[in-house]
Amino acid sequence: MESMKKILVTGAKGQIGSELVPLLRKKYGHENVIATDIKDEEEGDAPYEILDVRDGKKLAGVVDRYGIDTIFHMAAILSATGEKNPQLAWDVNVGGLYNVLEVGREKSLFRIFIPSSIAAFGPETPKVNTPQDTVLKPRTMYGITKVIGERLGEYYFWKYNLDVRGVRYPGIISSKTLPGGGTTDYAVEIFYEALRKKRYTSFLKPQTRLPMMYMPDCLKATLMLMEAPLENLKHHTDFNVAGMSFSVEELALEIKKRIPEFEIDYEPDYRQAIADSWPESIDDSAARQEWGWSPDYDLPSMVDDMLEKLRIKLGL
Ligand code: VAH
Repeated sequence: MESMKKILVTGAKGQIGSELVPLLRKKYGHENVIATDIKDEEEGDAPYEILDVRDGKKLAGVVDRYGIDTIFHMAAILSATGEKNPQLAWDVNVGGLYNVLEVGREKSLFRIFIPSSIAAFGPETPKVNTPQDTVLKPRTMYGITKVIGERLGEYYFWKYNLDVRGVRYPGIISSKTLPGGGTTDYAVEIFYEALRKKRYTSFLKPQTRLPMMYMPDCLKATLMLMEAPLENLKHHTDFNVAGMSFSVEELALEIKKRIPEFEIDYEPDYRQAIADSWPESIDDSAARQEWGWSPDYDLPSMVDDMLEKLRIKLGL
């Protein structure tokens, strides 16, 4: 197989999956992208299957039924929910990962995308301009499952010649689907609250600076990597990618410039410790050199686009 012809997306109803599926369908054909999720929400006439990635047999059956050659494995329990239920995070993130890789091996699939995250880094990792190859000692179960994903994906690449790829997503900001259970979710919630109530209470401290990316850049990076020639790649499952970095107060100020009556206050919770263990900014030179990565959005342009899209979505 020389290209993606029949694509399966897990976690298709999630924050990234819900925008990745329409993009893939536009590019590869409506009938050639099978969306799956645990939610029983029909997709009109588009191919959709209810699938819990912990069910390896069901996964293999869907792959056989549709003649899948490529998997975008987007199903995951994110950092905050993962700290509330580490065993569930392990079951879904590692159990699901293993099932996807095993199906890829057994059926010699063309290519598999398994997202990692900046959560793979920990407090011992250099915080500023975090290198591509560095210390990975995450303090969250979510981060541990991401490191396992990177390492196991690399193992399947070298041991079984399975073309597994992944990027370390920063916090993703988008307007279509609310994220669920992430530490960076504040950067999405704040826009809804600013428009609806002109105020927001942040669960992170004002100076908490994190690497972030706007959804169009997230989708661009995902497809660029998956369409890159294999011979150009020195890394496979763990590419650093950066969009922008900002603190909570910097984002709030940018919103206040556009909504002058907007006010923010701060009530840090358990997610502060998670954010404190992550980097502030990322060195993505490997992605730039190996597959031509570069982001399109910065903080001002992202804020403008988010407010414009949410005003339409919320009828404001
Ligand atoms: C989370 N949005 O907050 C995810 C992401 C880097 C953060 O992995 O858990």
